[in-house]
Amino acid sequence: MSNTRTQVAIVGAGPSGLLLGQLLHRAGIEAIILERQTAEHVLGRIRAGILEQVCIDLLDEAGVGQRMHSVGLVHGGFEIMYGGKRHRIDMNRLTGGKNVMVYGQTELTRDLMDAREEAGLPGIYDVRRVSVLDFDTARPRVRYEKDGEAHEIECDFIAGCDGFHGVCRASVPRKDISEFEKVYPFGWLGLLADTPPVGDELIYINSPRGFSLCSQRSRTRSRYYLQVPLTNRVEEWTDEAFWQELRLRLDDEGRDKLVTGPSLEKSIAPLRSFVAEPMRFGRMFLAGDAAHIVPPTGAKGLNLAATDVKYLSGALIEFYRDRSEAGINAYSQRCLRRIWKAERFSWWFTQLMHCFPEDSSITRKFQEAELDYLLHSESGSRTIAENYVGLPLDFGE
Ligand code: RFL
Ligand code: PHB
Repeated sequence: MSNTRTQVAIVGAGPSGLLLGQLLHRAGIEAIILERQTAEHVLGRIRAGILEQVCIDLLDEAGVGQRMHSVGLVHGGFEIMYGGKRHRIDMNRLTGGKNVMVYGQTELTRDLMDAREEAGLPGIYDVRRVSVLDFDTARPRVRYEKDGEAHEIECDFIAGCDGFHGVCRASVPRKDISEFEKVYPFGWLGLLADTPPVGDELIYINSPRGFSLCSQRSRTRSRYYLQVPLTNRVEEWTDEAFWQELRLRLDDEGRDKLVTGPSLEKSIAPLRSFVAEPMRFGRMFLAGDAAHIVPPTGAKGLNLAATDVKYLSGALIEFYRDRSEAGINAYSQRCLRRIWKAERFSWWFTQLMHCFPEDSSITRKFQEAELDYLLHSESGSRTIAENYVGLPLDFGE
């Protein structure tokens, strides 16, 4: 077995792990990043597409914001459609000038990977049998196998950035962790295509045939989603069937403008609300999807991961620079306060926009009345806008 020492061992090279590694590197703190998949596999996953201002600022702070600012699209509003009619949420006006950025998770991940390569600190990919040990002591360790050889890293801290199915949260004794979960009775079928988006802005559609979302990655690349039953398999959906169903959920203007084409990627994601409490276990921290999952309706998953990393990097920098444990001790509580508000918004927006299999006709009427109220009330629309652009970091302080 080969042995190495580092300050922070990071498990997982998704956006959370890579961003944490980059922020620590800029503060002169050593980290090793371990990833179960290959780099190509990580870059092949099509996930989030919307960044909040807090996330944009953090990427700038990490020194990786250049490409995002040059090719990302700034959006000051989005549309909500129900009863066949569209209503615009003017986020910019309703929030006093805030916007979001359309920039895909794949691009952001690539920027972070490139920055690590440039610093001569590439992550260790394609590792097997990762285990986290002794995190309740001052000398935690991480073991893994690479190309059939066993390795051990001795470190000061472990950052569990290994997503929902990772090993870090699963290694915590059950008595020390509480989990809260809701699984939704449908999934999102996503399709990526090199076709111009159907609208300038995103369109969230409440249709009696099920929810649909028209999103985008650039002016020439669209991302669309359809609510589908959990029993559907992606192989059952031809591109033609997808486009046909999307047309049925759109309005006349959308049907006219929709440009179809071959899919670059198609996948089904289940929808879940999940939070693990706390997010610190001695010298191991959880960040991002390892600790919480939101249904994608509010576009919050990646943005929440970024704020966890902001708090965690700040706490670790404070520890090494000032010998202070204040940030570390406050980490879990600070994150969870923000997480629960984003969880609530994502759950609420999901139940407002989707068809639930058990819905009675009266529930559908309540949904329509709520939308009618929110979209014609200044304060109702502002509530949606201020949650969508992301609450300020010091909200409620
Ligand atoms: P990630 O991106 O899941 O990265 C975790 C990484 O850890 C690796 N890993 C391990 N590595 C070493 N050892 C182990 N034992 C390991 N176990 C796992 C994994 O291979 C992976 O590379 O979590 P992170 O970094 O916290 O980032 C969070 C975001 O990825 C996530 O919140 C969003 O993508 C959520 N999400 C979406 N969010 C949105 O805002 N909008 C979306 O449209 C959207 N679509 C999605 C999504 C998440 C999905 N998942 C997780 C299934 C679509 C999907 C399919
Ligand atoms: C996406 O572009 O993938 C996307 C955008 C907004 C969402 C969810 C997904 O709410």
